[in-house]
Amino acid sequence: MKNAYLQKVYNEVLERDPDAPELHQTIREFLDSLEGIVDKHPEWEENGILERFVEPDRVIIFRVTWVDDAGQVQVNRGYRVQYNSAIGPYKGGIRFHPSVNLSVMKFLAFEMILKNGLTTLPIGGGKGGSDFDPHGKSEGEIMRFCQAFITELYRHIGQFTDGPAGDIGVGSREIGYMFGQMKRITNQFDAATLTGKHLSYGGSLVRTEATGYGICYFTDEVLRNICHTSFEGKTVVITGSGNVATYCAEKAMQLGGKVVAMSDSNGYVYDPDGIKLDVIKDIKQKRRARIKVYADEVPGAKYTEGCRKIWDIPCDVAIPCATQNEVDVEEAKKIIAGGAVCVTEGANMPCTLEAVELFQKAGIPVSPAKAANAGGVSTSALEMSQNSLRLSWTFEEVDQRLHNIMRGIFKAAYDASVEVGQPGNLVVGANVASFLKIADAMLHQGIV
Ligand code: NDP
Ligand code: 2IT
Repeated sequence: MKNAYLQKVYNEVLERDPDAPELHQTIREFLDSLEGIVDKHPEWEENGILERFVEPDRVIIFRVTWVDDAGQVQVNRGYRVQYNSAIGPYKGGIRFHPSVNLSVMKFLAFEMILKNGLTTLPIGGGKGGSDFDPHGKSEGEIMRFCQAFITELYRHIGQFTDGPAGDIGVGSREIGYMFGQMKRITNQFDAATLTGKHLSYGGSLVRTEATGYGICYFTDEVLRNICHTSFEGKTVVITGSGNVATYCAEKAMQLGGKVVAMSDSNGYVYDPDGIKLDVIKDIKQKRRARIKVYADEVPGAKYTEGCRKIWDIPCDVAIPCATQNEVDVEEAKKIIAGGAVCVTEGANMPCTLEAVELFQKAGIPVSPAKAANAGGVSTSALEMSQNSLRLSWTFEEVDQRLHNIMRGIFKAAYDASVEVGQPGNLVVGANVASFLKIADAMLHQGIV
């Protein structure tokens, strides 16, 4: 890093958390984005703004004890990282996946601060989860785990403190079990604390679709304003087949794109005629089965074991929607060779720093996750608004608000990229636009 203050802050992060590669990656990208403006803001160093910004307010780590179907006692580790509340209560999802550790939790929570800063809604940054693996667990085991998890976490959250939602391995089923247990413990119907609830007890229309739809609304802005084209007739490859990937595929198709491949953690399916989304939904949502089944049931489709080769398939629009660092230099080279016109990060930090650099050198616009996938958390905040108002808006009303928010985020990131002299660099633009707002809020609130 050229700037001494940025380098000092980064060195402090490396010293304090030496074994946190994902955290280093997100903070590195963020600090690099400030190179062009940090000199214009001496008040940041005077007030220790960056030193405070990179260190979480608090981290909660707890034991989760539950009993499996065989009567065996099982122990997992639970986390909640409450990173920054300058512009609102901590807000961010809960992830259940065996790869969850403190570095992953911190990187996800850090991303949430800047993502939430872009939404224009009053939400700070946090994230939680557990190394619990939901694969192969029975319905009863999932329920008992969720109850055990929230029995510890409930005392640390609340609509004015911290509001969890879903992420990998956590959807409306798990949120429901957590909500029920929290209500039992507190004797309060505190609807606005957990978002992603089922519609029957305070969930918002469009929340299920919101992250994926928002990704396409954002990509549509990039295609129109930067690439001077549209989704119409574009070949799209999407990784994952969970909540984000499924509704991203749905909206991409509605906008005229042709989605030819999707994946899960075992492998991918290629359907040259275009993926049949009703089949994917049936396999992944209803049957909770593997994506491999798609190729058994749809003539002409082909299944390949292993995820990474999916990028051998040429596409115009590449949207990784599974997990962090799934696209590294190898995959990036294939995406470029396949003729992609733009890359959108659907998952959180799916591209390595080196992959993003390659795309940018090739002149391919990259939409960073914190901007492109902010539709999910935005709609979570709209769910909180409806809960506070004790009413619910129609699908059209929420979708319209979501669309406007995504357009606004594109404009904010694009305008900031122009202001720092890197027009079209949405990675830098998103970081700058969000941080200017959060730093301002921190300055107004004094040294705390
Ligand atoms: P889901 O659990 O619904 O789906 C995850 C999908 O990704 C599944 O198809 C899963 O495969 C696959 N996957 C998970 N881990 C890996 C891995 N290590 N390698 C390959 N494939 C993997 O999660 P979401 O769709 O909710 O989340 C996907 C991404 O989007 C995450 O990065 C999440 O943080 C991000 N995100 C989610 C939001 C939300 O509202 N849910 C909002 C914004 C971002 P399998 O079925 O085999 O497990
Ligand atoms: O990464 C994310 O933005 C989420 N998991 C959604 C968070 C939320 O509070 O809706």
